[in-house]
Amino acid sequence: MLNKNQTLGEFIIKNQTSFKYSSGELSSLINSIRLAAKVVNHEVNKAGLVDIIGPTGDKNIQSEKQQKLDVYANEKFINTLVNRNIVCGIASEEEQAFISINSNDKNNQNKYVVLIDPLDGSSNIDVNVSVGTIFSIYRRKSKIGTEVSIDDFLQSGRHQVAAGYIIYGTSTMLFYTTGNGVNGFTLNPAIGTFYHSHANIQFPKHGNIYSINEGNYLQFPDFVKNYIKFCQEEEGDRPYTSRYIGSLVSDFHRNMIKGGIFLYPPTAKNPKGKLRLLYECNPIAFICEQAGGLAINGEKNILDIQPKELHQRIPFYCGSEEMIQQFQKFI
Ligand code: P6P
Repeated sequence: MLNKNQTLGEFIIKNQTSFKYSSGELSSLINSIRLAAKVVNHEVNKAGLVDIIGPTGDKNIQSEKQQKLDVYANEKFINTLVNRNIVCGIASEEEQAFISINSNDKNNQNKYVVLIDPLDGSSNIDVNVSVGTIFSIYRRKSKIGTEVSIDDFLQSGRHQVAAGYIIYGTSTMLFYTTGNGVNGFTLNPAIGTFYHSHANIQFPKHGNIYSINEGNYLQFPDFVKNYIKFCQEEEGDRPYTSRYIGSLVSDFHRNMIKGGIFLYPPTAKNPKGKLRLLYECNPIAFICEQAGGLAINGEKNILDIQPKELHQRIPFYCGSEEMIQQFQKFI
């Protein structure tokens, strides 16, 4: 039920009883992400004014040119989560290894780990195109009071207890799920409060948008080339419209609202796909499914993939249920 006067904080409290795990911690975890999102939003919005955009010259562990806002956002989310002493471990696109947060302290009863892409689509920052933060939350598998291990992070997407994204666009929005549907909140920057703007989002079962970087066309597997041709044929509700921003959160968000399909197939440069399973595909797939869409890697549902390593990349196809089902006929 949409109540546009309800803040994110009120929504979290009102709904924490429906969360099957210890609700208090998850609530403060979502609240700390909300705080970090506001801080990062402030910097992203003024990036054009101060010298905080533009590459640091460093390269992140993906050997991608690191934008200063990447580094800033990574620090903000990590510091906020550490300072509030809510989680026992963090994995980030910007960090080579996962971070243990005094997880072997017998007094540390924290049972959640967070995986995050602090600023996805950062190559768009210096051209003023929307970027986003993506987060994924699991309960630790290892015993409380022991050191977190890689296995706490290498859980299949089906085990996520919550996932969400923040999109820093014409307005800043936070969308998340704890397994009971997807809700969206829009920031009122004048007072720094997120208000409930989208209740129980439903991914349209069909759409006429396909999102893919056609610059890689010659490198795509034949089934993807054939599907693109299908989208472009004059028949029924086709040709579809091609829309590609090059920022996963923005492309996914548009498709979830309007209906559509997003495709990032294997390419010569990224033979296993470009997008990362743990902190991009799994959280987006959880949200996608909770909204009635589908997310696959070409062989199986994204959420059923057993991760093998922290920064693992996979092919990623997600969107409207009927469009994914149609696409699967080409595989
Ligand atoms: P390409 C941004 O760098 C990102 O990780 C995703 O946000 C986006 O969907 C994809 O890469 C864009 O990749 O190769 O089309 O520029």
